[in-house]
Amino acid sequence: MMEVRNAPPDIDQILVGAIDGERLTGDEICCLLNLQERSDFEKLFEAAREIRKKHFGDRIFLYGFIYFSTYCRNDCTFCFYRRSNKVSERYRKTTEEILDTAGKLSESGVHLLDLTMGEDPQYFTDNRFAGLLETVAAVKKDTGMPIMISPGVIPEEVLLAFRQIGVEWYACYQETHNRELYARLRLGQSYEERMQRKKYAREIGFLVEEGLLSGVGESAEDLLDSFKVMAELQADQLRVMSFIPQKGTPLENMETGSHLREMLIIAVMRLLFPDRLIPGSLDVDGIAGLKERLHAGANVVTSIIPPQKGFLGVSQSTLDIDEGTRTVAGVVPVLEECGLVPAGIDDYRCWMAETLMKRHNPDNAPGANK
Ligand code: SAM
Ligand code: MD0
Ligand code: SF4
Repeated sequence: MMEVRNAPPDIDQILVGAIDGERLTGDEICCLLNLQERSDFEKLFEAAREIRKKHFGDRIFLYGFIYFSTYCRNDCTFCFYRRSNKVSERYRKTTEEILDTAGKLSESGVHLLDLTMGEDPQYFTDNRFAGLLETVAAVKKDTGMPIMISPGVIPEEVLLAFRQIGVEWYACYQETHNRELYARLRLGQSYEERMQRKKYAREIGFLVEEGLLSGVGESAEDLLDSFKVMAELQADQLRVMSFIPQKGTPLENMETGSHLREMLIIAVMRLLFPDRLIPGSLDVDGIAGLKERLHAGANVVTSIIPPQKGFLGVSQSTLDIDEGTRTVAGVVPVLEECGLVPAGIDDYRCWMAETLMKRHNPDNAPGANK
């Protein structure tokens, strides 16, 4: 009997289809994730940039990052700030310090402030979130800026209270949607509860960010599953960051492979979720790594941190911060080299408003190709 085999997918054809708004099949997505030739990567990145241009023109959004508490009750194996790491720096910033930094960041021209913490036991014990809510409300009042919170899995009623004081975004990254891999990364944390909190956040009117780690042993099939979950969740912002091994943690000596994989994933996400926000983070390769992330189709620069203030990053806790290049002034020349410009704050507010409006029209669901 003759063996019947499907011809391997043709990459030019896949990319033309994606640009035309056709939905990619699982085989096509895996084919893109497994590309090996530099010339093929370039074709993929070019298609991703074309799709970005169609939806966002040459405008890029910029996010300020405020890691206000590095205490954490969790023990994620990939994270420098896991509770059992003796070598990580711990601090909890005061309201004044947070307000000062929030003010500096907004004056510098960012479009959003991302307020991030470890799951700091001080807030979680006896549900003492009231003080934090006041601080965040003060940031909102002082700066008038769009705000994202990245507090981990907080109780539903606290999340609702953040929404009620006008916080627009909830960021919470699953890292992977392979449950076995999740269990090795987020030790002792419920997969379901973490996913459920994002669904709840969306229901109460938050914009939601989901995120992946790359270089932690995930397969192309795992990524395919993640894209499905991200589409079901209808996440508004989707990120991937290469895993950076951290001193003093169980994965300190893990071989992680090239960060090029992150660029491939960024580009594939751009094809699958053409009108969503996809960050290129300065928290992985610093300012030197920004160009390649923009080149792959990212449209948000995240982890902008003011120098000399004693605030840290997450996976690159100090890289480029006190040098002052992890700033709007450091980012703009890189945008220019790529033929891009910072968006206006009104562009950002419009994007948020339109995205929330589209939710009521299923034809416009995120990931629905147009
Ligand atoms: N504690 C909250 C949480 O975990 O949801 C908020 C912190 S959030 C900014 C931490 C995120 O940074 C993780 O979800 C992970 O995606 C990323 N991250 C942490 N350590 C990392 C590392 N070593 N390499 C790359 N990304 C890392
Ligand atoms: C970043 N270091 O943007 C930040 C952080 C949390 N919402 C974001 C991982 O890369
Ligand atoms: Fe804590 Fe977040 Fe780090 Fe996990 S990733 S240890 S929850 S700060």
